[in-house]
Amino acid sequence: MLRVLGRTTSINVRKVLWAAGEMGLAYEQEVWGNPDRDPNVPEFLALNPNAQVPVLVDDGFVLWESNAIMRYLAEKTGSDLLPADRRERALVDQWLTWTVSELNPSWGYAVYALLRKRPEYNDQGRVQASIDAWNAKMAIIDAQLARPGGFVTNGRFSLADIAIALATHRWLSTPFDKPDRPAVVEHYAKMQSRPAGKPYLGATTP
Ligand SMILES: N[C@@H](CCC(=O)N[C@@H](CS)C(=O)NCC(=O)O)C(=O)O
Repeated sequence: MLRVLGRTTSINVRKVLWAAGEMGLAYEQEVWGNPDRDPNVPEFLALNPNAQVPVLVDDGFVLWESNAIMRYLAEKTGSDLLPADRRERALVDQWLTWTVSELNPSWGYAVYALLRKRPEYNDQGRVQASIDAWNAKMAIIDAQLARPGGFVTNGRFSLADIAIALATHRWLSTPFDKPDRPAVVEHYAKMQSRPAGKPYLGATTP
């Protein structure tokens, strides 16, 4: 039986749980991650020295990094959420990589200040700079989703849609005035209508 270590409230754990659901995979979930269960203990650090969730354990094989885990599960099941065609697959990879390297860094300060409400994140100039950078990335997503097909890439649902929808969820959940992004909102509603995705697009703690 697959083991998924991580709390469901985590955006990165949600990626894995949603993907596993789409693939019809059975798994056992162990709740790790603050505030539920501190991963800074030897037992967990032996699996992931970053003390972060999610971690996947598959018959003794240990894997961390949410996007790598999603890809592994798609490979394991032969799921077309990671397309077989080389170019289609490269485009899914492109968007998954972009979320980590370009999108996620933009939201950091704003999320700590406005969603997690950490008092030390009180530099209003930095909050606004983070919001501006984040909105600029969401404009890129909006333009992509406005293209024919209505999915992140290849005109059909893939792992990239899971990552982007969860990023949209975070954007919508963080309280600040947002510009209209109609294609983002339409895509989000479409993702909420997927039985495997719906449970992960509701209330979350960061
Ligand atoms: N790049 C990693 C990031 C993992 C990450 O940031 N996990 C957060 C939760 S979203 C975490 O473990 N935080 C510490 C905790 O929950 O105790 C991935 O995509 O898996």
